[in-house]
Amino acid sequence: MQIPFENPIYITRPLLPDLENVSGKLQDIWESRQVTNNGKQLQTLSQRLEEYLDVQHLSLFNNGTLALLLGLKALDLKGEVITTPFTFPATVQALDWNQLTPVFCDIDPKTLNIDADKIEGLITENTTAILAVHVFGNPCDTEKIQKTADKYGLKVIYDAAHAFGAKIEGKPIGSFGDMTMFSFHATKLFHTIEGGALVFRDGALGRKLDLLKNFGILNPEEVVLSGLNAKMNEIQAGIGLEVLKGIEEERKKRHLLKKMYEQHLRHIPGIRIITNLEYEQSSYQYFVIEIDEYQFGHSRDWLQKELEKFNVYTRKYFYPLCSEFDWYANLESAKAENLPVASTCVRQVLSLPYYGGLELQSVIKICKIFQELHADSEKITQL
Ligand code: T4K
Repeated sequence: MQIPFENPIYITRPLLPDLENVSGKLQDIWESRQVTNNGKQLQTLSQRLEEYLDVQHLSLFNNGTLALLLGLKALDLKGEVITTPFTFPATVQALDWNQLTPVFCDIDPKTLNIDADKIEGLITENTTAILAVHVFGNPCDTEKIQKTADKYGLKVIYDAAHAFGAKIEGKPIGSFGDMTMFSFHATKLFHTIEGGALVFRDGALGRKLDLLKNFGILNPEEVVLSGLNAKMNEIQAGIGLEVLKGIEEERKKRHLLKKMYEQHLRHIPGIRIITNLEYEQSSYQYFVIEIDEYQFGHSRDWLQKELEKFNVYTRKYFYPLCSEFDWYANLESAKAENLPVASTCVRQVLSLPYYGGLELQSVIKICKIFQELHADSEKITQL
């Protein structure tokens, strides 16, 4: 019988660079006296990330939500945007703040991404774009999505908040669609504490994005559009440069943890591992499973509560579905009967603790707890 962990095991812990290096970085910034507004750290990070992500045009923001919100604004979209209900609230809130109406499309039961086969049926004369999410870092069916978009002249935007560094058959994840957003929040593999970026196909958008994230100020005497303050500051960028140095090591550790989870969970009935798609390069952002209540013997919610008794804190990303938000109650596409797959998956998905600092032994112990909880359910069935 497993005993609880002495200290809480969270779903993630930020990758923190060496404090001495951070102090050195802060010293540089202090000496420069340029602490925000397009300083040296920001320019260097921008360049490094273009190289790392293998993209041509990248713009940094103070968080992923504002990056997406202003990215949609820069594309000058109107009307309806087809999107997924199975995502973090930020995805659809970026639409709301642009007065765009989300049209919810059901998801693919295997990847939990938008079901590319169901998009076409939702297109109306008001549709202007598809906003898809690479959920948990697993790439969408970019080929099919692009084909549909091209047929109807729609823009394609990807929320790649979870997909930093992922590749599809060798192609960088940021190279698909018209625009891709990355989140650099502390809970992400690569982070700047808070932060985000947009990468985009049309280089001309760069100028517009620069204006949008800086109050629309063209020069000290001209304000040419209604923008916001969404700039990344020098401390965020400087820390990002230090975090970037540790990314490959972190990926290796997460790879081992992933293998360990897979090895020990694979044979437990009722558990399906979502983070199991074989790509050239995974983002290693989350380790996610789906629990079939009948085969496993217990529901996802029961399991989550039991794990807490062992000091293990999982997350029900993404619960509830965005289509269930009160303010979408009048949308036809938000009705549960139109989203059968998403409505089922949202009750089954659980993100498990996953970060480089997690001990392999802790993963083995978590898996043993799973085995014991499943075995208990079998005993109950036999009684
Ligand atoms: N699109 C998608 C698909 C997204 O998932 C997100 C964000 C966005 C867009 C928006 O991007 P940003 O605007 O955030 O850049 C977290 C993150 O705040 C959020 O960035 C992320 N997705 C989401 C999936 O997760 P919470 O509310 O679950 O975070 P929180 O504070 O409960 O943290 C989770 C665990 O991580 C804690 O239990 C402990 C650990 N933790 C967290 C922080 C912040 C630490 O150990 N240290 C820390 O500093 O949202």
